[in-house]
This record gives sequence, C-alpha cells and structure tokens, in this order.
Amino acid sequence: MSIATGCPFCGTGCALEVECHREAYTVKGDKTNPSTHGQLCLKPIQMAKALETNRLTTPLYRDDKNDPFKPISWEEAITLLAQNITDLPKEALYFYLSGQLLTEESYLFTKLIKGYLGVNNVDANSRLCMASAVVAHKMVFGSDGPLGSYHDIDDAEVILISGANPAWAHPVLFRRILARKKAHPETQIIVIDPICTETAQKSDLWIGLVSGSDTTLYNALLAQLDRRNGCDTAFIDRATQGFHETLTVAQTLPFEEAIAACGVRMDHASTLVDLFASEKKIVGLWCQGLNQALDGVMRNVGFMQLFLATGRINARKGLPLSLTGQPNAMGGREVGYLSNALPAYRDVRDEGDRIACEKHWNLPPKTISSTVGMTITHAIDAIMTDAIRFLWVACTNPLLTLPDVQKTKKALEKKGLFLVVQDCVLSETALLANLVLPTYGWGEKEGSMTNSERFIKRVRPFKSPPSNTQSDTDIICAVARKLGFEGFDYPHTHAIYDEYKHLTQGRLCDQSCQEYETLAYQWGGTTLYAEERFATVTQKAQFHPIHPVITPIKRDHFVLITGRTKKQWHTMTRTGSIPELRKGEEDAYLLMNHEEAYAMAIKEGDLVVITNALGSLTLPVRFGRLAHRHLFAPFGYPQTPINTLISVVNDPLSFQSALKSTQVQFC
Ligand SMILES: Nc1nc2c(c(=O)[nH]1)N[C@H]1C(S)=C(S)[C@@H](COP(=O)(O)OP(=O)(O)OC[C@H]3O[C@@H](n4cnc5c(=O)[nH]c(N)nc54)[C@H](O)[C@@H]3O)O[C@H]1N2
Ligand SMILES: Nc1nc2c(c(=O)[nH]1)N[C@H]1C(S)=C(S)[C@@H](COP(=O)(O)OP(=O)(O)OC[C@H]3O[C@@H](n4cnc5c(=O)[nH]c(N)nc54)[C@H](O)[C@@H]3O)O[C@H]1N2
Ligand code: SF4
Ligand SMILES: [Mo]
Repeated sequence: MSIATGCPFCGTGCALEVECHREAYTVKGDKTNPSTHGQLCLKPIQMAKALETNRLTTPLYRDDKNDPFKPISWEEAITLLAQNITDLPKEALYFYLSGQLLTEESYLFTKLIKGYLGVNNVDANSRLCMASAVVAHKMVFGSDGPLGSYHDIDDAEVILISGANPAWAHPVLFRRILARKKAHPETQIIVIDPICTETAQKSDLWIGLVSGSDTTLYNALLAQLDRRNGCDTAFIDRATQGFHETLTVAQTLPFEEAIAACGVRMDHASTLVDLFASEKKIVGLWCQGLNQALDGVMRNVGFMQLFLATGRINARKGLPLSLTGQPNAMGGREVGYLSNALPAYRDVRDEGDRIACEKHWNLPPKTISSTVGMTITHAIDAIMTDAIRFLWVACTNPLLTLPDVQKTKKALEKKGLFLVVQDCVLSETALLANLVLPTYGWGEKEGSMTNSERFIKRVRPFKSPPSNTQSDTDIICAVARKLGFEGFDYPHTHAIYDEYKHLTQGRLCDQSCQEYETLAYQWGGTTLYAEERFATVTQKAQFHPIHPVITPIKRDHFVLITGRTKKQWHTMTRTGSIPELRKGEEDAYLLMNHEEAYAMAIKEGDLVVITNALGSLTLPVRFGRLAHRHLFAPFGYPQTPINTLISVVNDPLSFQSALKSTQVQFC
C-alpha cells in the first residue's frame, strides 16, 4: 500500500509517497506533485525508521514541578487543563504554538484562543523564524505571502542567495538550483553570507560580508544602481511609492566607503550592480541570515527593494522569494496564529476582520479582543512577574530555542506557572512541565500544509499511533468541549478544513473552492501581484528608507553565528537517535578560520571555551572559511545549548529575536 503525504521537515514542502510493509515504511518522492516533482532528501527517508523511538504513551502530571511525573488518564488530563484555564483570569493565559503543526491544528488553536477565549496571548515559533519576513512583506507589498514559485529558479539567469544555506536547510531547492546551473552553465549563483557555507562553496561567487552589514550593502547597491541609471524608472513611477525618500537616505554613504564597511570586495559589489542593472532574470532567496536580527525587517526590506527598484517583481525579470523554514509556518501564518493575526491574513486590530471571524464562529460581537497579544519573549518576562501563570506549549521546544536559555529555564520552572507541553516525546521543555500530553506524530495524523511557494498539499496517516496518544486536534477539541464551548464537534479533519477554507474567500490566500481530499493547490497563482496591483491601500508597492547601523566587533571578540546542521532537525527530538543523520554531526562544534585558530595556537579538534556576559560553553574546533573574526556553532544540541549565549534582543518592528549572532570571547 502506498500513501501520498508531505515531509514533516523543511519549508520546501516535498510531497512524498510512503510504501507500507507491515512495520517498515519506504519513503519516496511523489512524482505527480507539481511543486516538488518527486524530489526528497535524506531526512524523511531516515525518519521513517525511528517513528516509535522515545515516544510518550501516556499523559503525565505533577502538581509540584520538583516531584516526579505520574501517569494519569486522558479524562484527568483534559479536566486539569480546562480547570486551570477556567480558574485563572484570561490575561494570565498564554499559548505557544509551532510552524510544525498542521493547518487544521493551528486553525483550531486560533479559533479556541482568539475566538472562544477572547485573548490574543498566543504566539508561535514563527516569531523566531519568519516574523521579520512577514512584517517586511506587509510593509512593501501590503500583505504577507512570498511572491514567486520554485519554477522561477528553472529559468533564472542569476540566483542570488543572501543569509541562507539551502544546501543544508532546503536541500531539494538547492538541488533545483544546481540542476538549472548544470543545464545552463552560464547561470550565476551568488551567495552573500559571512560563512563560506556548502551553498557558497558550490556557487560562482561568495560575498563574505561582515555579519549585520546587510542594510549598508543594500543601500549602497541601490544608490549605485541609480547613479548607473540601472533602476526601472517607468516601473517605479507606475507601480511604487516612496522611492525618492528611500534613495536619498541610501545615498548617505559614498559607495566605496559603504562597501568597505561591509567587508565586501569592490569588484564583487560592482558585479552585483552590473547584474541588477542588466535585463537578466534574478531570483533572490533568503532566510534566517536576514530574518533573525535586530534589524531583521529592514534587512528583508532592503533586499526586496533591490528587486523592486529594478522592476523585478515578475516571472520574466525575476523576483525576491522568501524561504520559509518550517514545513507549515506558511499554514500557521495563513490561519493567523501569531499574536496580532486572524485567519486568512486578517488582523485583530481591524474591526471588519474581527467581525468576519466572530460571524464565522457564531460568536457574539466584540468577543475577539482588538488588543495585540504579547509576543513570546514578552510572555517570558510576564511569567517572571506572575502576570502569566498558565502556558500551553504545543509542538515546539522553547527551552532550547528561545534566546537566553537560563532566563527561559527560570521562567518555565516558576512555581506559579502551570506549564502544559503537548509533544510526541519528553522534550527538554516537557521535562519542566506540570502536565505532558502525548500526541500523534508524523505518519499518524492528517490535515494539510502550505509550503514556501504557497502550495498546499495533504498530509495523510500511514501507520497507527502508539496506544494512549491523541492527535493534536482531538486534544484541542476535547479541552474546548470541557470548557463548555460549542463548535468543536468535528466528525473528521475534513470538516475543520472546510470551515477554515470559507474564511479565505476573497482573501489573498483564497482556497475556498478547493476540495480537502484532493488538495494540491498554489494559492495566489504562480506569481503574486502579476498585474502590478499590490495589497496596499494605494495598490502601489512601498519603498522604505533604511538607516543602517553596523555594530562593530568589540576588542578581542568574535561574532558567533548560530544556525543549523545538514542532517539534524532543530533540537534533535526526531533526528537525534538516527545514526545515518548523526554521522558527521555527532557533537556540536565551533567553526573557525584556521589562520585565526593557528594565531591562537588552537588545533582542529581542540576543546575551547567561548564566553560572554550570559555564560560559557565548551566546544571542539573545526576549521572552515568565514569572514574575518567570525565563528559558527549549531544551536540544536541539548548538551551544548548555544542560546545560553544569546541575549533577548528583538527587532523593534517584528519582535523577532536576534538569534543569528552574538559576540563572544575565548577564555
Ligand atoms: N537540516 C535542517 N534543515 C532545516 C532546519 C533544520 O533544523 N535542519 N530548519 C528549518 C528552519 S525552521 C529554518 S528557519 C531554515 C533556516 O534556513 P537558513 O536560514 O538557510 O539556515 P541557518 O543555518 O539559520 O543560516 C542562515 C545563514 O545566514 C548566514 N548569516 C549569518 N549572519 C548573517 C548576516 O548578517 N547577513 C547575511 N547575509 N547572512 C548571515 C549564516 O552564516 C547562515 O549560513 O532551515 C530549515 N531547514
Ligand atoms: N540560536 C538560534 N536559535 C534558534 C534559531 C537559530 O537559527 N539560532 N532558529 C529558530 C527557528 S528559525 C526555529 S523555527 C526554532 C525551532 O525551534 P523549536 O520548534 O523549539 O524546535 P524543534 O526541535 O523543532 O521542536 C519541535 C517540537 O515539536 C515536537 N513535535 C514533533 N511533531 C509533533 C506533533 O505532530 N505534535 C506535537 N504536539 N509535537 C510535535 C518535537 O518532538 C519537538 O519537541 O528555533 C529557533 N531558535
Ligand atoms: S528538502 Fe525539506 S521538505 Fe524536502 S524532503 Fe528534505 S527536509 Fe523534507
Ligand atoms: Mo525556522
């Protein structure tokens, strides 16, 4: 028997075929899928071997977090959960969700929390991932939603990758880029990244800029393009606003001075200007190197503006295509799980948007709050002051992935906080909980997901779940019913999708005519805004002036960049026990330039201690090629939690934490 489903890992969103033979599962690509054409990488193939590993099989509870857990029944678990929600004032409740939940699950959480409980104190790990990209898309184009399609890569003449390492993080997309290059060797792949990553090594040009200098670089390129008459003035006049103010600010620094400040070679900067000034099709890809920063929104805006200024908002001349991290962060954004949002790209601050949702959910007027909820890092502070006393975490492991591990730990351990964790395994966060709810995992549940090119597909079960676990949807519905809410009696997941899809009618992500059973649909068509009418009030795309700030590297310090490894998935709860995915990635490590290591008498394999005001970590050294005084370490290894060294500093517009880098010294 063969089941069509989707990959539970990255935002590329590969469609898969799983062949089931008794207890074993063979994972292949689904060749009929128009988005990913039967491609896949190692992760889901290997994951299929470890579906039963470390699984939780009963709800666990303890009143006091110092006591050991006791197994309890589901009836007791749901009652306890509902009771804690009822006993506390609404303002003391907080919910923390995940871009790895399915659309139907995120929709139900949103309906329960924002609709029925009437609070917006809910956020998702997308706050750590895509929040800056969301805000930037709204600022420039009027709505969230990546512009293009994967097949824009197939005829691109230049593929410009900034702040992303798709060879590791989006391997199937990277393979597609290499396939384009192979078929058309004149295609140029250019990588802007402080690290000479595998992506950069396989590209035509590595531009090893100083971490954090992106906005300076993009401003300089924009100003130089204008000097060279390389901007598309007809397009700018016709379809955009704010160009001249933006250009004036971008012209502040002379080109040479700006490029030198970025640590970029003049000839490399000139190459970029030449390419943008040409008629070539350029596809721009980016991810956390731009999103996870104090100026993450403006890095996104600056990058996108190079495309806007040169009329690259279409399939002919190219476009910016934001890479989404998690498999269904797009679906979560669509159903409005972030603290300011409502389904189908609506906003809690908009009265019309609130009314539309209240009507759809049969709720009395004014049930939905117009106050934007706290973001997750604010909620951690609020736990410390006892303002938040209930936290329900689903499908994420925040102890290791939020900034400042010690602070997060203190908050989660707080006596006055009732912590609920809904997970397939006893994660590091679950180990701190009062109540642990064991859920179905990949291969056991059904629903839908949207990938990085807005393509929605079905996810289907191909095995039975461990006994005494429940699906995420069943848990949400059981709690809602226990709270006395009507509207959570769904005969099947199909009915949840149908209810949600009607909310998308007439919206940018309209999927209201789609059928759940056969879902295979790219909302918005291949290119958003193909008619050059944008989702802003004036229907024109908006330029925004950018005032860059480069934080200098302190004396005796290095920039420590954090990110992923090639085969592991975040905190390793699903991939850590699989030998094939562990190979070469057994332990965390510190990547550094060998010249800099030699100067400090450090050899490859030596254990070194890196430190900053928050703490210290010991890591073995590996050699690589990075910009001067830059280091790299992966963040997912539980024994060496890199976020111990990352303080809570957020972008002021998106509240996304600057997780990508910090400064450290060697002890
Ligand atoms: N194997 C694997 N794949 C994954 C994941 C995983 O855990 N494992 N996670 C998924 C998720 S949720 C996400 S969000 C994506 C993330 O995908 P990526 O964003 O591609 O991955 P990161 O490792 O976070 O690294 C981003 C790159 O940004 C660079 N960078 C750092 N600072 C700067 C800067 O100032 N400017 C520029 N231009 N670049 C900079 C880093 O050197 C790094 O190469 O990966 C997804 N895919
Ligand atoms: N320093 C640093 N920190 C970072 C980043 C970085 O680049 N640098 N990247 C950030 C980014 S982009 C992201 S996306 C986050 C990721 O951070 P997290 O989401 O916290 O990391 P995961 O390990 O993916 O945690 C997912 C959890 O969900 C559980 N799970 C899996 N399937 C299911 C399911 O079906 N149902 C339920 N209920 N649970 C399930 C897993 O067992 C696991 O415990 O990390 C962020 N943190
Ligand atoms: S590229 Fe991403 S979505 Fe595709 S199979 Fe690999 S991890 Fe899964
Ligand atoms: Mo992410």
